[in-house]
Amino acid sequence: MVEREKIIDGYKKGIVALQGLLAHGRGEAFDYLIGEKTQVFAEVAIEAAAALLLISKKPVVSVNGNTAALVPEHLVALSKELGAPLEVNLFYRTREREVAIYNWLRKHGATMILGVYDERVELAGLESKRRIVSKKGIYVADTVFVPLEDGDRTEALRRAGKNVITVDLNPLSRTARTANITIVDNITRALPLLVSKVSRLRSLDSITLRKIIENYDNEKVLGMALEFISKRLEHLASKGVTITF
Ligand code: PTJ
Repeated sequence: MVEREKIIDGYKKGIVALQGLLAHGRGEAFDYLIGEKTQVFAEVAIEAAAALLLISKKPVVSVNGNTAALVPEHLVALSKELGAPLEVNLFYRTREREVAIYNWLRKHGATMILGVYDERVELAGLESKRRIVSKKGIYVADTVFVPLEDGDRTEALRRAGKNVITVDLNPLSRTARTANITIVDNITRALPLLVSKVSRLRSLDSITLRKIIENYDNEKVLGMALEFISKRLEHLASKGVTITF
């Protein structure tokens, strides 16, 4: 099933929020600008993300409607590879969607799912419903993997002293600019690559993993993504497409 159909199917199943359809459209536009391929700036970020997840003591994989609809099997694979829980954490939270996503993840083999039936607490400094997090999950996590995230919560997670890894096709978004590591790529390509990277880096010692993280520069990586996009626009313009700003 192609991505758009997965999102629409997810909406019909009560997994994706109506606003998730808009978010997907925004993502498609940026995906076109990065050539619909995993570029080197994403590969570098994926390696750093794998290293950070491996040295973290309590990593958590946050799941929203769009990621659940697009890549359920890879979310489950990442959770198993890391021995880390999935946590259902929704921006447009309703009990029906939480339960639908929980059942959907179970159907795809998930065994550790927080945020639906366990105890929840509030994360300080947040207005949205995403402030409600699992007491055993995001609340105590040292690193949170939050693909397709909104800027407010990324900032709140950083303020709470957590490492934030995101996947966002828009290198200009507040989330992209606030996270410690931003993978500018489509979640459908990035997640399987991240799972296999975690599996390959697992044999490295913690000193080597820390070196990978120390050498990583998120600002530089976002700059590479923006440069790629502007070159692509120049290329398109040179082929006769008129672009006005
Ligand atoms: O399921 P919920 O209630 O938690 O809501 C989820 C959405 C995604 C609707 C909500 O978090 C939201 O509105 O997010 P934003 O603020 O639209 O941000 C989503 C970001 O993800 C945007 O910058 C999009 O460009 C980007 N994006 C969309 N689709 C993809 C993507 N990035 C990577 N891969 C995609 N497939």
